[in-house]
Formats: sequence, C-alpha cells, structure tokens
Amino acid sequence: MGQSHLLPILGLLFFSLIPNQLCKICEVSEENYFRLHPLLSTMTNSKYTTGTQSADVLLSLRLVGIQNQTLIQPLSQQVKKYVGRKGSNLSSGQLALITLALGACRTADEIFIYENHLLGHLENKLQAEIENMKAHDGSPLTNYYQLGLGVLALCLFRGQYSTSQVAELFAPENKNYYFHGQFTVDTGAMAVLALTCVKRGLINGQTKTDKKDLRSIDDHIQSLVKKILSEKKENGLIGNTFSTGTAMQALFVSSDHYKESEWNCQQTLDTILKEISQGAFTLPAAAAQVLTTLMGKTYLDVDKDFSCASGLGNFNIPSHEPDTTTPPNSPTNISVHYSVKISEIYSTTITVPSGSVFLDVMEEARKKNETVFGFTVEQSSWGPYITSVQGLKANNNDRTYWELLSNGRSLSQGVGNYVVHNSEGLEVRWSKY
Ligand code: B12
Ligand SMILES: *[C@@H]1O[C@H](CO)[C@@H](O)[C@H](O)[C@H]1NC(C)=O
Ligand SMILES: *[C@@H]1O[C@H](CO)[C@@H](O)[C@H](O)[C@H]1NC(C)=O
Ligand SMILES: *[C@@H]1O[C@H](CO)[C@@H](O)[C@H](O)[C@H]1NC(C)=O
Ligand SMILES: *[C@@H]1O[C@H](CO)[C@@H](O)[C@H](O)[C@H]1NC(C)=O
Repeated sequence: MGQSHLLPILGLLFFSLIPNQLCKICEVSEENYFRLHPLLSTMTNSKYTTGTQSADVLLSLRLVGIQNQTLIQPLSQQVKKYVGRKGSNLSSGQLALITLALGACRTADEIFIYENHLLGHLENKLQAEIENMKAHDGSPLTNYYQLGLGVLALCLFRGQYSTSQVAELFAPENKNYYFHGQFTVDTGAMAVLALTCVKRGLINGQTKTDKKDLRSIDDHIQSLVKKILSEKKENGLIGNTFSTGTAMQALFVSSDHYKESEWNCQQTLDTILKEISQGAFTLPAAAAQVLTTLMGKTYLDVDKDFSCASGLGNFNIPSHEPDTTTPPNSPTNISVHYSVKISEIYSTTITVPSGSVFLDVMEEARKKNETVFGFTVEQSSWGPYITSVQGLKANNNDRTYWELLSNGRSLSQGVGNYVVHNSEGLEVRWSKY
C-alpha cells in the first residue's frame, strides 16, 4: 500500500483516537466512602472458599488502590497456591481472572504470570473453547462471560489472539449472549470490555490494524452497548443488582457509543448505594465487582499503574462489622413447598427454621427421600452451585442446568444465599438456557 492510501486511514484513526480514550465516569464521592464499608467488610472478612473468589477480591482491592499488605499478601498467596493445585484444570475464565488479579498494578506478582506461562495456557484454553464450539453446535466449554474475560486478559497482557477471530466470535447475534432467549447483561458487558481493549490496541498500533476488523469490532461494541442500555430498569439498575457493576464499567469505557441523555449514571450509582445499605452484596465476588465500579475503575485499568496509586489508598478498612443477623433465641419454624421438576414433578412439604436458605430446604428434602431429592453441589465464587439432582447432571454442551425458582419465578440468587419464606413454592427445574 502506498503512502497516499495510508494517509486517509491514519487521519481517520487519529480522529477516532480522541473520543475513544475518554471515559465518562461517575463515582462515589469522598464524603460517601463510608457507604462502601459493607463491601470492604464482606470482602476482607470472608474465608475465601475458592481461589477464584480470592482472585476477584485481590483484583478489586488493587484496582481501588488499597495497598495494605496485611490484606493483599494472604490473598496473593492463596491465588498462587490455587494455580499450583488446580494446574491445567482451571477454566479459561478462572485463569484469566487470576492473571488479571496477579498482573494488576504492576507488582512483583506479575512475575508469577510469566514464570508459570499463564498467558500461553490461556491461549490454549481459549482455543479449546473454540474447538468445543465447533464440535457442539456453537456451545463453548464454559460460557461467553469467560471467553470475554480470556480475551480481555490476553489483550491487556499482550498475549496472542487473532483480531478477526475475536470480531467473528463476539458478533452480537451469537446465541451465547442469551439465556432463555434473554440478553445477559453480565456477558454483554464483559464482551464490551474485551472488545474495547482490542479496539484500543488496534488504534494505538499495538496490534496490526485491519480496517475491516476494526470496523466490525466497533459495530459490535455499538450494538452491545445498545442492548445493555435497553436492559436499564426504571430505578437505574442495568439487568439486575449483580450485573449493574459490570454494565457500568462497560458504559464507562464506551461513552462515545451513546448519548448523555441515554443514561443517568448518577441514578444508577445512587440505587446501587441504596442496595448496599440494604445488604444486597453479602458475597465477596459480588462486593468485589461492584466496589471496582463505584470507585470509578474498570478492568481496563489493570495495566495502568496510575490507577493503583489513587483511590481508597490507606482507607481505614472496617475490621469486624457488628453481626446484624443475630438469630432469635427460639427460632420459629416455617414450612415451604419444594419440588423437583424434570418432566414429572416430585413435590413435598418441608419444615425449616425461619431464616433458612434454599440449600437447607434441599438438604431436609434429601433426608426424606434420597432417590428423589438427592443432589450434588460444587463450591464456586458465588457460593454453592447445584450440579445434579436425581443423578441428572447439568451439561454446557447441551446448555442444560438446574434452574432455581420461587412461585414460578427464576431467582437471582443461589441456594446458599436465597432466604426462604413461609408457604413459598420452591422449585429446582431441569432447564435449557
Ligand atoms: C454463565 C453463568 C451461568 C451459567 C453457568 C453454566 C455455564 N454455561 O457456564 C448458567 C446459565 C447455567 C447459570 C445458572 C445460574 N446462575 Co449464573 N451466571 C453466569 C455468569 C454470566 C458467568 C459465570 C462465570 O463463568 N464466571 C466467571 C468464572 C471465572 O467464575 P466461576 O466462579 O468459576 O464461574 C462458575 C460459577 O459462577 C457458576 N455459576 C454460574 N452462575 C452461578 C450462580 C450461583 C448462585 C452460583 C453459586 C454459581 C454460579 O458457573 C460458572 C462456571 O462454572 C455470571 C455473571 C457473573 N458476574 O459472574 C452469572 C451469575 C453468577 N448467575 C447468577 C444466578 C442467580 C444463577 C442461577 C441461580 C439462576 C437461577 N435462577 O437458576 C443459576 C444457578 C442455579 C444452580 N444450579 O445452582 C447470578 C448470581 C447472583 C447472586 N447474588 O448469587 C449471576 C451473578 C448473574 C446475575 N447478574 O444475576 N449461570
Ligand atoms: C491493614 O489491615 C489490617 C487488617 O485489616 C489492619 O489491622 C491494619 O491496621 C491495616 N494497616 C494500615 C496501615 O492501614
Ligand atoms: C484435573 O482433573 C482430573 C479429573 O477431574 C483429575 O484426575 C486430575 O488429577 C486433575 N489435575 C490436577 C492437576 O488437579
Ligand atoms: C421446629 O422444628 C424442629 C424440628 O422439627 C423441632 O425440634 C422444634 O421443636 C420446632 N420448633 C418450634 C418452635 O416449633
Ligand atoms: C422415594 O420416592 C420414590 C418415588 O416416589 C418411592 O418409590 C420410594 O419408595 C421413596 N423412598 C423412600 C425411602 O421413601
């Protein structure tokens, strides 16, 4: 290509460079930092049942500028030990998240990434996801949220990936953005973050620029941002309480793709702060994701050292919050209906102490009849995840899973967190997403 051909392209790129690097961010003001106490308390007082949970918390603490080594060091050790223990059994998204957490803020932990060839492993994991999609009607080994995390980590730490493959994978009509035909905000938002990183790499000339890829990536971002904004609720939440943090990050980095009138960031922020005060973020993973956002940070800041120097700094972290959930002396019992639905429905009535969670009900039912109500769980960063009931196992290739419902409505919390109510109709249903 001659100079005369290149010039208009360069001009165009330069022109689009300016708005692209700007972020429209709304964040918690300093006088409101105390409203973040419940989040920090959840994050720092939990026992970290899984390595991914530690990675979630580590990443967040680093991004918001907390450098207290008493907190950081044990988390970093747990994450590294987890890599040693799970080795090649880590999923693509877990490996990506661990890479982001260890690589954030350019600390000595970054060496661990290179010494253990985490980026090479991640490249292979992503290829395995794509191979699985070819063999199983477009279904990845895990899910598109993890593919997004994977591309994001490779992009931020200069691993190898093909931009045209990324452009093809993340087309907004791909079925993996949808569960039960419904656009999933978490997945879309993670894709916007990944695609924005790739786009910036193309524009800044870190990656070889192909005009066609750049245009299609930009179109995908545009269309995904539109879908995310269309999931905005009247109170400002985007999707639900737990997807709003990631959605806000996606909107922070893509402000050239929507008009100011299309999103009232302050309203969303205020609603989230209200939800915090009502105790919505009791899971470390949930608290970590939203804290990053509320401090005006995004996962795209991972490779920027300035990010870690500002923010909460040596903010006084609350040690133990007084326990607000003191159980009453004589717990009253409540009774709920519980059913397992495959094609037939198996029902029973269960009595549990008030304040019990969904998992307690399932355990009581199992005591009654192991054959019908037997189940298995796996620990994950969001708590216990139901993997099988009656021996029937969820399978990503078939997009099958055990869905949790109350009075016919799908729940937005897991079995470990959802507190059941008297005479409620609980159900675990064999479903296809
Ligand atoms: C993909 C996904 C699913 C897939 C998982 C299978 C697959 N193909 O990978 C499907 C569609 C089956 C699913 C199911 C459910 N999900 Co889901 N899911 C996600 C999503 C988008 C990404 C998870 C992920 O891969 N994370 C990254 C990796 C690195 O972390 P990981 O811990 O290793 O990931 C595993 C767990 O997250 C687990 N998982 C997925 N969902 C849930 C939900 C709960 C409660 C638990 C304990 C574990 C779990 O599956 C992942 C892969 O193995 C997240 C969004 C998010 N922000 O994380 C929502 C999310 C975690 N899910 C959520 C919910 C509510 C559910 C359901 C309870 C919905 C329901 N009514 O049935 C069920 C789980 C029921 C059960 N069997 O226990 C909520 C949890 C909120 C909360 N406070 O607990 C989230 C945050 C979405 C949201 N914004 O509401 N989910
Ligand atoms: C660091 O965190 C620990 C544990 O929360 C706390 O006891 C200590 O005072 C903190 N140190 C500083 C310098 O803030
Ligand atoms: C990985 O998982 C397989 C099957 O679950 C198991 O046999 C193997 O020991 C695991 N490898 C590591 C390093 O944990
Ligand atoms: C609640 O149920 C348990 C177990 O069935 C029983 O031991 C207890 O006495 C009950 N408590 C009340 C207040 O009914
Ligand atoms: C469990 O339920 C099945 C199906 O209803 C029934 O055949 C079986 O006898 C029950 N087992 C026990 C221990 O009650």
